[in-house]
Amino acid sequence: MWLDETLHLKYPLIQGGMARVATGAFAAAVSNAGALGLIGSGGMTCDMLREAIHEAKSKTDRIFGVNLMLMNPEADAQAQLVIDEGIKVVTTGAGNPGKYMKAWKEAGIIVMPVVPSAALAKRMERAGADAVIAEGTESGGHVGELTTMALVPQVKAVVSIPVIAAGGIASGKQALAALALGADGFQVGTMLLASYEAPIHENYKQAILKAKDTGTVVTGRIGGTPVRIIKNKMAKNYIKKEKEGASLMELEKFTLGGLRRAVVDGDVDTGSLMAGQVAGMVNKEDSLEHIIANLFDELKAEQKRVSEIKL
Ligand code: TUI
Repeated sequence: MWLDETLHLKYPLIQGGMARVATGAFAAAVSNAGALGLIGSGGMTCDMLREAIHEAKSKTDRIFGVNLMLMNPEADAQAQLVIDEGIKVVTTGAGNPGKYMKAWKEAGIIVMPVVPSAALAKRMERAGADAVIAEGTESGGHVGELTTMALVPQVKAVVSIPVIAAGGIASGKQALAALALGADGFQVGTMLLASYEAPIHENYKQAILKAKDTGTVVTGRIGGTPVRIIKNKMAKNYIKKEKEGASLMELEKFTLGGLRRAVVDGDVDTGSLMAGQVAGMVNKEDSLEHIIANLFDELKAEQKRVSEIKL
């Protein structure tokens, strides 16, 4: 497929840019397992991102990338940092990276913005993106409105660059469905949280392993920052306050530092446990290498099963 052929990967798979989870060591481990590892800049200062890049370089000889979270107050400096550090692949999230595209392309960087709509996908193609990542609302963290099922074919219809499918993928069946929708590669996040290598608190990991299909909810839809997290006390209070018309300032009291409380402190009551809807099917801890290899074994078996269906 386009993704593995262009980046010389064993698998056509990108790791989601999970803020506070996707450290330099984690990105390197994903790349070492044969996919494209990404350092997630969400929650990082420019200095932290530089250190994470150096750590990844020290831990893998394979290609890895950086996911720039565009709501980060240091996004402008980080956009320059990836050029200075010779990063080869950049994905972006939570905004429009248009103003950085020219400099990135001049530096020879492969750029893949995450898009929640066909309109933004078209704009990104015109701005010079090499591919777009069409991410459905099944995903964890900051999400758009459309499902992967509705989004991927509609993006595919309006661009001629490759389209990577994201959101709702954690099995061979779902990867095959993404291929049927027109995807040229996959991005996954939640299923990688169940790896031994994921640097998250044990309580967060257990919450993912125990979650059911209806175990996640989107907070912040009204305020304009929709974030999918595992249902907990914080999520329930947030949504109650949001419905009562609480101000953004008041709501921020719940979320500020929430991701750090989840990932570092393992506070499953007041932490922001970002996870996608597939958390319900992630039931077993395993190595990154097994999780990723197993996904593609399943995909091949499912492709065979579906090809034998008589229509
Ligand atoms: O970015 C993500 N997922 C994230 S970022 C993150 S860190 C965070 N923490 C607290 C609050 C908010 C974020 C956690 N998860 N996914 C990619 C993504 N990008 N999803 C949706 C979008 C998006 C939304 C609007 C991309 C572009 C966009 O454009 C708006 C515009 O300006 O046109």
